[in-house]
Amino acid sequence: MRRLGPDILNDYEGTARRPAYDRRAVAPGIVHLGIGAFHRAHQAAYIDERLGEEPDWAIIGASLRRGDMREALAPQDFLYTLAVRHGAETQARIIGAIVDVLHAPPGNRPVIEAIASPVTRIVTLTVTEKAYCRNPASGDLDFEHPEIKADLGETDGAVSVPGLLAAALAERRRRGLPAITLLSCDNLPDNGATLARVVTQFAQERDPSLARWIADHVAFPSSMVDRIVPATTDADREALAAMTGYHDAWPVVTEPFSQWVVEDSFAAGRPALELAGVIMTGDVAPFEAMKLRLLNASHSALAYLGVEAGYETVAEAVADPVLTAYLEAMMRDEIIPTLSVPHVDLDAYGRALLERFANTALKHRTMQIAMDGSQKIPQRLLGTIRDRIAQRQPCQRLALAVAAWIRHLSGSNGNGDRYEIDDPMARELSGIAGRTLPDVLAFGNAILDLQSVFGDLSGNEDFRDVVLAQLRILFDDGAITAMAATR
Ligand code: CS2
Repeated sequence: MRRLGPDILNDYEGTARRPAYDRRAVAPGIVHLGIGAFHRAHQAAYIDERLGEEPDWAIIGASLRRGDMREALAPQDFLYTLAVRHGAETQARIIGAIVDVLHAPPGNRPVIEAIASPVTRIVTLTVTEKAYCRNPASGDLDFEHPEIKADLGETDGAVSVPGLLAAALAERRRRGLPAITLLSCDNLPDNGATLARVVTQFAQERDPSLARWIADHVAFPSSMVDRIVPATTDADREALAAMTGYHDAWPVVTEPFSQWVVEDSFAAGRPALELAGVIMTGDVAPFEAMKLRLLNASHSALAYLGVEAGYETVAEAVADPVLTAYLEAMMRDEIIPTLSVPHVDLDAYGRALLERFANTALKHRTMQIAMDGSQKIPQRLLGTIRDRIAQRQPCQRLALAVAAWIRHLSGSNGNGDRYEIDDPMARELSGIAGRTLPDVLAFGNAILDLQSVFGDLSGNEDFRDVVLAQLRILFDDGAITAMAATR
């Protein structure tokens, strides 16, 4: 079987859609940090739509951690297949928007060079929550983070994302290059300001004049991104090869739904993303709150409760009517009352989410969503809980979701299956479990004491009581009983 590559584009007659532009005519204008499946199913697909009209916005991707993406895509000249799946239907499209993938740890020099190139006008990021190296509760750069310490200990340290960006921006300043835009596409509230904060705090520590240069020369728009993109499996690779007639070492599988809402404040131009279906706006915050509090909160809740109940995938979990009723009630009664998004019917948005979760063609593993909880829980659940408590309104279902995360940290589920905790705080979290369990109350209290996750809520007795009550039920009676009992 032929391998996907430029020659296939010339004479391919199979079912996958080819790029509608001459790929030899495109040139890079964007550097993307964190070139995983999500970026390739989302931002790269939007850019791909624009390259016919605007060929100088192609993407140079960078993997800071792993070399496997470069290895898979380089022999294909960075072409890959995007497969959109719903039920039994699959539509495949070849994406040509990525023209290189860099991987050069530990110094990441080629990535710094790419960002400090005069042709680069935008840097986009999908590096996940933990790569911002921030204290999840306060949002400030964590100066105790080992990578931040290492980067600050060297003149040009660039292991961490804030360190790398500061080094690249210092290089742009040295070269006298014009302004640039850093566009965060991670699931964080106010992600533009969040990125600005960690990069500027890093720069301030290294060289205050760099921090001032950044304030004058770098735009940090916020953006809300949404598309469910499970990790690609070997079964996906095989099914797509059979369908398209060529071998792609790393295709991406996703759902039909896709949304990108971007704050329209760029420092050095941008592609006409609105012509590719992107919502350009002055204020992303309401969309971001809607997505984090409804989609991502439900995802985390169903991941922890789903793992606890023994469900392997999201679609399996939402096929359980008890779990779906719990999610529906949590959205309707506890989350939607805290939100206000102009021109959006939030009840319809919530219903659509459950349909998206029920897509059986996506094997989205509950364990995949369960990872990095310490970095996700604050913006997905705790902000809503704060609002509910301030309004003296009940938040039992949200509290059950938090309790389910804590239960998860015990390292085994209700069936006795054991698993590793995948989280940047794993050592501390598992240490607490080891020290306190089987004393459930001591365990719950010790986790709730973690200020870096819970912030002010650590000291809130009402919050503690409701979470500990749910935790007790989870340990005694399991996830299904706990969900059925919430009111
Ligand atoms: C998920 C997200 O893994 C997770 O934590 O909640 O990746 C989710 O699939 C996306 O945000 C959907 O847009």
